[in-house]
Amino acid sequence: AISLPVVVNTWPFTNATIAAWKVITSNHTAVDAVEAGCSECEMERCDGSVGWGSDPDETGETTLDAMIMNGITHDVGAVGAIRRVKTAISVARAVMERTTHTLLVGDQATAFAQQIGFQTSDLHSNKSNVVPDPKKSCGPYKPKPFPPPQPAVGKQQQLSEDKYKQISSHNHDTIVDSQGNVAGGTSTNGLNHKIPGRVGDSPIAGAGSYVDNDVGGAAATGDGDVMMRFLPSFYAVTLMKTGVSPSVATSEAIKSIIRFYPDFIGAVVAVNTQGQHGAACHGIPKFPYSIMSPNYTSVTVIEVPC
Ligand code: SD4
Repeated sequence: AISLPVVVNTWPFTNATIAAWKVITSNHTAVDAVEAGCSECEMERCDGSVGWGSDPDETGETTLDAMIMNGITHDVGAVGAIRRVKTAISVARAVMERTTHTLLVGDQATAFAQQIGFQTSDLHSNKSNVVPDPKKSCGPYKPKPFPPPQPAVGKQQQLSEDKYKQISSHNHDTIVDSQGNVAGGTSTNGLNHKIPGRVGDSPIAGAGSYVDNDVGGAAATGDGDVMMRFLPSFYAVTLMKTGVSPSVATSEAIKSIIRFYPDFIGAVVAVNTQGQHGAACHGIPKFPYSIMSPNYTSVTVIEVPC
């Protein structure tokens, strides 16, 4: 049975899902709902992986990545490594609706936000001020010899326990809404102790999220440095366009990554315009996502095994 609208959101960030649901069921657009859901996570700093004060770069500064996509127009707006602005998803929406551009980055994204009236503030917290233990972080970065040594044929990535912790402890918030019209979005503070300037998959259309109004939408979470090499959200939506179910489409998107990166950690969630949904994951025991639709009496967390 067709059950629209539907809100699907990575991880058990149920308040964000409810926030998006309230908006989509009160005569607002899917884009409004995505913004509301991501904003909720930015404010409550879901799991420390969204919003200010967590997962700083090596210098201790938290920067934010976000994007929003409108399935009706195919417009996208995004910010990468925006500094000193807490409401990254709203700035991403302003990039989409108030410029002809798609992605603004760093200090210049901040300047754009200020110009149109966004407040700036310090994104440090007691948590982000803690100086990283070099043994437990990827930094400090030391320049690599150039040209880099050639990898052995068939190289396998060695995933240290620390690297696992780094990735698995950072989630982000991603939402796909569907009311016949589809919108998607992401908001995250990215990878902990990243090299300053690092931008993840989240603000990249087709990587962090992707929607097609005739098909549905998808969103990804996990090791963005790897994911953005595969555009898993675009791939999942493209597969769904050929009639593949959301579960199979997301599973194929994950498979395309682990073929090259067997130790990859991440997940993709997808929903089609019939309201069917599914997810696939790798590198963690299971992946929870939350959903609201007329088929569920309240926000529901679904766990898929990886
Ligand atoms: C990133 N994909 O910046 C994001 C963060 C994330 O689970 O989703 N972590 O790589």
